[in-house]
Amino acid sequence: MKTKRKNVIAIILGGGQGSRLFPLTASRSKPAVPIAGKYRLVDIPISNCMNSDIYRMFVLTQFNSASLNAHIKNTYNFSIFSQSFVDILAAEQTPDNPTWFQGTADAVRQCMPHFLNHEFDYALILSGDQLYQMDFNDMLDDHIEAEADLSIATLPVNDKDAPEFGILKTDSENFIKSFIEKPAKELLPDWKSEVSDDMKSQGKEYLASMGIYIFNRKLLIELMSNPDTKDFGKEIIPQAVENKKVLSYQYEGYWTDIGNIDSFFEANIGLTDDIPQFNLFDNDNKIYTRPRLLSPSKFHKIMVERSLISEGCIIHSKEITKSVIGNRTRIGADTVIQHSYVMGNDLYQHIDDINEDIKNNRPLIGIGERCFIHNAIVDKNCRIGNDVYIKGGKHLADTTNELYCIKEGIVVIRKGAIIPDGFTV
Ligand code: ADQ
Ligand code: ADP
Repeated sequence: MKTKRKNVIAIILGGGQGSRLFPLTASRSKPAVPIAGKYRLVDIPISNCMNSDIYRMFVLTQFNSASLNAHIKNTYNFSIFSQSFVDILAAEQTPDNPTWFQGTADAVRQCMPHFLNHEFDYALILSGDQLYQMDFNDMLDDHIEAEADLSIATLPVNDKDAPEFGILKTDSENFIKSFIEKPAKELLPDWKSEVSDDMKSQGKEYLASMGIYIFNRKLLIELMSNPDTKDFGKEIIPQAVENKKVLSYQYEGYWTDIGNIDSFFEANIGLTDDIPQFNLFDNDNKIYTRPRLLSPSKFHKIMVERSLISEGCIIHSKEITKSVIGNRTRIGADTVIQHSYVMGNDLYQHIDDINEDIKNNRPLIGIGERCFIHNAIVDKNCRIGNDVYIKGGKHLADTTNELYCIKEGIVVIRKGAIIPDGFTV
């Protein structure tokens, strides 16, 4: 049994404007984006905290959506006898309002009064758009033992990925001596580190910040008192490295950023691998989410290969291969779904609504008959008619319209889109 972490608060950075995940963030905040069929993005950092016995969490978001509130309220309602909570702290509603969060550090600064209402010795700052399972206790233990002021979780990366991250160098005791945010490719040769033979053989010779930080309370207050610093990666961390004890906590497990459509899609499809790198089937590291109390999924004659099918689905289709199918998905006969993420629906249609839709020639909620869907994300509550052909791939140029967007060959059918019979992408 691990000791309870009563002296830690977690601050989850729920996202800026969410433009990299557009159109999934067109009408919801980033933490509420559905992942893996039945979860929301915010469930990942919250579950990591709970699995590490950290039960006091704040989620910072630029805008507060009904679905985020409903999800948090209905999922993480702890016993009144505990000190546990998940609080959503949202910035003001409009981008031109001066109090709109200007960056990650600015978001934390604006919420400091809320944090300081609570007793804590350490603030654990997390990104809201990463997929990983980490026990933060190990990082906290190292932080405390090394008497660090600030610790940063780090991970070896290759030269292709290095320009996407904060890159750092350490001394022999793992204290960080220099840090550069997203270095240009030409600068990389100066930033190589000593890494394990295993990492070296994979070409991962640069130590990247995972954007996971532990601050001592005193240092957080000190650094947040300067209103000119807006961002952790660009300002706070490079400055702290110069005159504070900043420890690198090196991690070598699975971790991936899911901040854009491409990486979000790959992370979801990756869950269908024979042995996925992210393990949803783990007794000790559960991923928590809202229980919907849905019925088991019902399948008619169908071939399913390496796919995740969530609860409450009604599936007649011919084939589902390497796909993730979300709650309450309805798929018609003879449809083929390959390498796709179908998010599912919020509600079932009543028989009267179905008859009304049929009378008006309107596709029903779900996916119709004889469709072919490949390399696509179908957002929630879409109505896809019969004989619809959607084949994503690198042959398609990026585009955005009212029904769908294409990003890096992935076709994203927008939430609630009505796709008529015979439509082709
Ligand atoms: P990035 O991920 O590029 O780099 P950033 O865009 O600042 O940094 O986002 C960090 C997290 O904060 C993300 O989860 C994002 O959604 C969220 N966020 C951004 N702006 C926000 C705002 N205004 N309010 C609330 N949340 C916000 C960072 C570090 C790098 C490090 C990578 C690792 O700066 O050094 O290598 O993370 O992914
Ligand atoms: P998401 O962010 O996942 O796309 P929403 O913001 O649309 O979701 O909200 C989802 C929640 O709203 C669901 O829990 C569902 O119960 C409820 N909901 C969505 N559509 C309807 C509707 N037409 N009538 C009643 N409740 C709805």
